[in-house]
Amino acid sequence: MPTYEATSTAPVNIAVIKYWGKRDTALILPTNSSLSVTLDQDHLRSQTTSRCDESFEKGDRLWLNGKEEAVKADGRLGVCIRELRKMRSEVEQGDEKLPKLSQWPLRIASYNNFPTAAGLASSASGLAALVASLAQLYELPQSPSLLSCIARQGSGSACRSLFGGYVAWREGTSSDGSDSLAEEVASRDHWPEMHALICVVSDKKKGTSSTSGMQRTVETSPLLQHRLTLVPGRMKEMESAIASRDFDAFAALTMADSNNFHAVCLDTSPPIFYLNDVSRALIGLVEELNRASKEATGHLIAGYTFDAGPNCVIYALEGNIATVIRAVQRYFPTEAAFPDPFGVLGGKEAG
Ligand code: 2P0
Repeated sequence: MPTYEATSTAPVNIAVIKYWGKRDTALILPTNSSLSVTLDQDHLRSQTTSRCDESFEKGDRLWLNGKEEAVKADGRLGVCIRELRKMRSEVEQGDEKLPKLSQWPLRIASYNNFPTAAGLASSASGLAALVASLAQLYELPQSPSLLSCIARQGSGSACRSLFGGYVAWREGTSSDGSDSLAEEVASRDHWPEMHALICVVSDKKKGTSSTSGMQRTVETSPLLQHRLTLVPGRMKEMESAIASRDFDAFAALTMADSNNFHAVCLDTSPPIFYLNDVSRALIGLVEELNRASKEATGHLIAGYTFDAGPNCVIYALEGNIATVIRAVQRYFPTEAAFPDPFGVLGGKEAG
């Protein structure tokens, strides 16, 4: 008997134009398009192995970092599995000789190669790796963009992690969500000098989950309506900044959109505070580095962005990243937790 098993990985993505708000909470359809940069696989990624077998006891089971999680049929995971099974079943109907994998129970194991305690979003890479691994197991013919429609129903931001490089999630206009999908706007190789420095400000679990926080924003924030008029223009500007490798425009838009997103959080009732004093001090540092750089060279050196938590991601180009790391290390000294590829930290490596 052959073994039916497949392993896939998916990296973390960090949005530079943020997704915040759903127009349909069941299908996970967003109130605006978003754009992200997918990080390299070798640093932060999820890996998922899926196996199906006729002899397994009935019911699907899943382990996350070695701990079993319930798979509820109508939960987000259950919906992703159901949709992928449906696609497999269509393939089986077209070819009598194929094994009926769609009818067999599944066993799924998923791991993150970064500490879950690092306070970094793992739902995007986790759900994307799950969808990729089941698509591989079931030998599905669907394109990554069509599969991203399934990952989206697991967690909105997960649809962007099915691609490397620079990725747009188009909000779409249809009510069934068939055109709310992700697509690559540029490959990693298009702008390989881009680096992301992740500054872990806190490894505690966030107080307000993204899912509940964004709905509270949709229901209560008048400022969100203004944000929704800004984003379409920003998407276009960001895509052209990436196309022309214009770091000044990329960094300025990234910082503006992060600040606008956190302003909208503050405008929510009751207000949502994701940034803390250290986050704000990091904003101050990058703003000061940029002011000095602008004076000396006429260009920006870095762009910060914050998701639904206090941790900071700083984008900078290869030629400047060492300067940025040194500055962060000088004002926020800490022992390096990850490898130091630029050899600028001078501290002990624990990675
Ligand atoms: C983003 N975030 O674009 C934004 C910026 C957080 C801040 O996508 O409810 O975990 O599962 O669709 O995808 C976090 O939201 O929320 C997120 P659900 P998700 O990356």
